[in-house]
Amino acid sequence: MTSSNGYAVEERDELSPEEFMRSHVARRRPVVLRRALSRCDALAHWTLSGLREKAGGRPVVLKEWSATGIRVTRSRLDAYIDGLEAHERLVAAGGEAATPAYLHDIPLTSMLPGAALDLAPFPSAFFPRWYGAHWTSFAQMFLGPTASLTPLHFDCLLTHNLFFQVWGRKRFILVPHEDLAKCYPRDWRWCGVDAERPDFDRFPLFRDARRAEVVVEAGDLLYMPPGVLHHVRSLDCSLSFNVDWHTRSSVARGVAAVLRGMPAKNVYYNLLIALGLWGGAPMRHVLPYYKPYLSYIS
Ligand SMILES: O=C(O)CCC(=O)C(=O)O
Repeated sequence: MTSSNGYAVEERDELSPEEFMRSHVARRRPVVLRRALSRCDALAHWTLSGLREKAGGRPVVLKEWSATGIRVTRSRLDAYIDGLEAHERLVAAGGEAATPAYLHDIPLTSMLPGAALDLAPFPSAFFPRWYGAHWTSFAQMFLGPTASLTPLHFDCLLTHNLFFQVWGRKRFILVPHEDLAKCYPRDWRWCGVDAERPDFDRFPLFRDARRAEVVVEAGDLLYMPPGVLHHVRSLDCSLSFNVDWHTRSSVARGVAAVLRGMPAKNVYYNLLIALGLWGGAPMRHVLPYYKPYLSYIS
């Protein structure tokens, strides 16, 4: 892990859910927990051939970023995996080819309805009690080739983010939310500056943005507090998923963010979670209305 201007990601080999809540969630400090998933069957079962076998026929949404925005295409998981394998073989043999699109941010349980079983030893106490055994319903999957990129942004509902790296490596560049203005924000959550190769002539304020860099590997867990900006580069062909979730205080800030430009649709989804966390509405009543958010491209 590297850091600049005093911003850093703490690195731990062990962390209880209680300490996680007290030292990181409550104090909004990022942390990487190495090998947190090592006892989960997901690591052995969710290989490319395992995914093909379990979910090959399922439809997938693929994304590519360009200067004009996000381009979305659709495919089937088995066809996408075939393309990924061919691409990785070519690159390993020293060939050159355009990087395939990124299977990015689709509901994990739409691919793997039995995901909870393969993740079972991971304690649900890492989430507020309201989420209970349903935390996997909030998980979003990312499968992509070496060099896939998600440019600098923050999570659209201002949620906490637990990011699970299943296999392959990814390099994260994190910037605290307080330094957002130095990242040239646009469209609510995206940024103009390229955090990997910043052009300081065009984006001079970014020089003073605090940054931390961390590489996650198979089985690692990365916690990003609400609003933390992240730029994510896959160093290998890689499978990950994240869970965006709220506490009572983060959802209150998420609703109040209407005053600083959060889109109305996002505020609606935050209000739904607030009904659960503040109003005591049971998960089974909230989830059906929240589900469309998990396939929402913004
Ligand atoms: O893994 C990626 O490429 C992006 C992850 C991300 O942006 C997130 O977890 O919010």
